[in-house]
Amino acid sequence: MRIEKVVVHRCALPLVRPFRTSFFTEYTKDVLLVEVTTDVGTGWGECVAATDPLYSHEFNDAVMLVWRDHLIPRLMGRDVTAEEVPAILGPVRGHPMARGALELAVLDAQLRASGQSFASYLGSVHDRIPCGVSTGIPDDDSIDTLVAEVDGYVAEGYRRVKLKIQPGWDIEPTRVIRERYPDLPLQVDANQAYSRDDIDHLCRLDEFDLLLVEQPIHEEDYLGHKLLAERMRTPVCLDESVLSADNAESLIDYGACEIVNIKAGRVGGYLSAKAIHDVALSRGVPVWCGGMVETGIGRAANIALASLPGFTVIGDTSSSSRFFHQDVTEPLTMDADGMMTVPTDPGLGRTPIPDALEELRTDRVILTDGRHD
Ligand code: SMG
Ligand code: MG
Repeated sequence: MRIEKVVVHRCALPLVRPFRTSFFTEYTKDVLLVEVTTDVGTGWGECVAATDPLYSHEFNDAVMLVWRDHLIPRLMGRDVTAEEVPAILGPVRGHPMARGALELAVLDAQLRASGQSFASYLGSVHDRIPCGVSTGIPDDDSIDTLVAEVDGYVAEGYRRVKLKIQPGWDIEPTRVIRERYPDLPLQVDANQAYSRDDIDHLCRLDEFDLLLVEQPIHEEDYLGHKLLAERMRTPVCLDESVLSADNAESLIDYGACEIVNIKAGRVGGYLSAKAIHDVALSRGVPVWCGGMVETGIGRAANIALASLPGFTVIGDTSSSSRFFHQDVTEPLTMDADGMMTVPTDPGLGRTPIPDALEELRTDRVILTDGRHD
């Protein structure tokens, strides 16, 4: 297929409640949706970078530049298959979120043209997947607020709850939720807020029978995670540290990682995500699908990924309504039994609703000729 035009739709989606993690509080989702026109039709991708470089070094304004000056010129006017995109973009170092979004849009175009769903293309083995939800640190630092939020998610049917933790907000909130819900599948995510010096403290979480502790220590501290994994009964899961299939294999074999959170955006796209899944499966290491507060475009792709056989741990695969009053696509919705149906229409099975896109859009840039309108 020949790549003819790339249009970026920057959108702002107000969140239903602020989403606070150990590194940031997000009030509005600022997202770059990318629309690629080819000679066989259009495809959509979503970039999981944010306004500021806080979860990772990537951020939206930098993504726009690297797309415009380095990545899109390599694709423009070329006859490509989606599978060739990683190698074509490969010489550009870093910028996995920027690369992954373009790959997704090209994949969507290719699959829509051939009539195949994204899930079937990736190797899906489930029609429906169980849903988990990520709970932020309450804006008012109140355990009552946390309890009310978790009560709401449990009542909606979520099958697993994740709590965000940081120093000063860890043992007590986890204890309260565990005592209230003794059988709830529960896990915690620190987004790198601790260090090797906190290993004794982190081991106190062992008493709560958690599914896993996610990225407790800095992303480059592999030894710290290995030392923690040797001491802690709760499995250590890595998120930010995992960047590619080779690096996932190294982290697993080194002993720094017992469970892998796979986020396609963080690892350069869904083809890389699938390769990480395959490596983990070959090692008997469970994986789960992470989330980056995606709109329906990225979320539809995540749900498809989460239906692969190695995804044996419940992911951050909540309904559109967890974060948004209004999504840009038809919403992805969890059923009352805590399951979500994997989209089966060709490609991602979701495209932006024109009126919603119009309403939520803050900028539209034709990146192949630099025009804003
Ligand atoms: O999409 O459900 C979601 C969010 C899940 O907690 C979530 N993601 O580190 O795993 C993580 C965080 C990163 C969010 S940064 C916007
Ligand atoms: Mg995480």
